Amino acid sequence: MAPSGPDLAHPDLARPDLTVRSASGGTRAVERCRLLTRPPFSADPNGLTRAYLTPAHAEACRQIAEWMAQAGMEPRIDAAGNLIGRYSGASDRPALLIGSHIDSVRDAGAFDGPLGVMLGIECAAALHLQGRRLPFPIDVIAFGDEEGSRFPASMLTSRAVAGTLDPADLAIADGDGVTLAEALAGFGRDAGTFLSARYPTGSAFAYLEAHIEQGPVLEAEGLALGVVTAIAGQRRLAVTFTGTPGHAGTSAMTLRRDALAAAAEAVLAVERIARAGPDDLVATVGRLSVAPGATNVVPGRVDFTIEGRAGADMVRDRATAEILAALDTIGAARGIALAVEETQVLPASPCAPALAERLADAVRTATGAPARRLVSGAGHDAMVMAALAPTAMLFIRCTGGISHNPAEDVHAADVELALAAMLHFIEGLAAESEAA
Ligand code: HGY
Ligand code: MN
Ligand code: MN
Repeated sequence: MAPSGPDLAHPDLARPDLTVRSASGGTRAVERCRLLTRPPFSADPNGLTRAYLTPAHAEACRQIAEWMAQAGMEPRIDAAGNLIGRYSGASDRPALLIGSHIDSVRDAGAFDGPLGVMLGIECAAALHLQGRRLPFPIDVIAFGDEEGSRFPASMLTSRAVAGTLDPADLAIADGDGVTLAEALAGFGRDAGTFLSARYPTGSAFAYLEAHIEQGPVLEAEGLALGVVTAIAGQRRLAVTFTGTPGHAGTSAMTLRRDALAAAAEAVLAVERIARAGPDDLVATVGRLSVAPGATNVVPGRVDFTIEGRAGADMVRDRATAEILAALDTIGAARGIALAVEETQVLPASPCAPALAERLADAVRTATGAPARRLVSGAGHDAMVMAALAPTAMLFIRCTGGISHNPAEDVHAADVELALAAMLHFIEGLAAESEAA
């Protein structure tokens, strides 16, 4: 990709007009999310994979920036590779931030992340259509990295905006050995200025994120929208078992130091410990690699990840301690070396009660139904942005609760209700600001 990164000033006019001409904002938001699942906005011609600082990410920034400009916003790419569209206000008071992420997991669904960005743009578009300027600016932020699908760290770019990153956090490389600094250079950004993406303290008065629930509760209860009360905390571990590779035909079973057998026992221990805890405690082994990986060789080394989550940090930490003890016991019993590195700790993050109450009112006004409150088991940029400003999260029903899966889907009618609720929420904040 051109070293200049996404050129937002000179949109690629040769590209077919990708503006989706939907009558209403919610439907247009859904159609735009679907549009962004295909090349050049995905690295995969057969599905959606869009990792941070890749050509697909740059193309998505270009396209979304065009949609932002059509909504009366001024788009820019910050030092961390986030796309930020400002809908300026009648004054330069602290801004309302509306955001979510535009990176994806591998073979992802269309709505996890982008729907929150598209809805933020639709809020600005609705105000723009009325020629309205609020007492405060609105910044819609399309975070470049939330999933951590490229580098061994997630929510890198919301942490940059929130100012919670250390320079040491930037010394990372992806699975191909490309460093963050090299990837940023390819995106037209300098790793040396990455931390300047930080919003100054007090520059934002609230952060709102709309996101699919990624779970079954709203659909099971026949509700279109929900209000998030808290986001579960996470801890992520990188684990290595090192045994002795050996000939599969001549290594006696009693003498083996089989790293994969140890890892298999560990995976079941993780499941057992999580199942024994409270309902909101979950733990997952999501990635595992075996070396040397030959049919006729006893595995000598296994690397795998463990991540644990719970609504309360104490529950998460107790389960993590039990898992670590189990790993030690398994390694000692099998004579296999164990190495564990903690790669991520994200504290549980409560949403701001006053904003949640305001959002619940907006949901009731928009839907005429009760505002269901729920804890989010999935992580979101909102849990990081809470360090910068009070946060509110709006959940949107998703079909079958399916997510991180191409089958991820929403009802356009629910997204219309989400847009209406967000506009009610914003109008309430504006009225309060004007009255102050
Ligand atoms: O992993 C998560 O909870 C989020 O989808 N990044
Ligand atoms: Mn996700
Ligand atoms: Mn997400």
